[in-house]
Amino acid sequence: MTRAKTLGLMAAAALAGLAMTAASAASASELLTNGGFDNIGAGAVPEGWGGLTYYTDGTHPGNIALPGWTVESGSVDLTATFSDWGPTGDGSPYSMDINGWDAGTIAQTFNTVAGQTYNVSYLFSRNPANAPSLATATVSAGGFTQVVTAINDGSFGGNYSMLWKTGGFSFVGDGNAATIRLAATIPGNAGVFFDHVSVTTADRGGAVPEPATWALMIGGFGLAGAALRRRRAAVVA
Ligand SMILES: [Ca+2]
Ligand SMILES: [Ca+2]
Repeated sequence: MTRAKTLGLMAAAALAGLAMTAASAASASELLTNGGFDNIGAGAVPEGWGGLTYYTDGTHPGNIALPGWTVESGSVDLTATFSDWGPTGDGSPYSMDINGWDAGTIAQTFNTVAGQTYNVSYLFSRNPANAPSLATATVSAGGFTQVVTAINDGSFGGNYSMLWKTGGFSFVGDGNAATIRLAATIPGNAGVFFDHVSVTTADRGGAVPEPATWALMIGGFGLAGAALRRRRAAVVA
């Protein structure tokens, strides 16, 4: 495949992603709980460093779990706009570093209908404090795994000035419960940040991107330009 054709397909994928975002916003079919990580758990308060860490035993210090999600391995951090890590991806108070004190994995299960298409979308950024370049993680659901890559090339912001990109894919339900899983694939306490993680059902009357199209977005490079332009436009606005 030529580079020009690849870029063309990436642009198509970017447009599909933007259209899907608009459709999702108009839909009430969100299937995830706390996909924006803004529910930190009743009674939880940020720690001295400006965020909260959640562990595999289901606890934050103070025995408070991360609502909606199971921490399957390692630990994850939530950080807030009032901490050194910001802005968040969607303007909401909190976002999540999939590398807490170490590489973390979180998961959430939801029911599917056989033959129904499900759209997975999320915002991601590199932890601008001290994540390595490349910082990598995976998002998987419905038998599909997407590699998320955040490179330290300036497009993710400088120290404590995060820039966000959009990723996503779709899969077809089989009638059984499905699990969405976010996993760090680098060691250490700084990695890929996530926010606004969403699973919605597709509009059957509209065009649904094929998994092969979404695969072109692996790493988020396909949407990098569009997301950056939108972010800059939003800042200007
Ligand atoms: Ca959020
Ligand atoms: Ca961390």
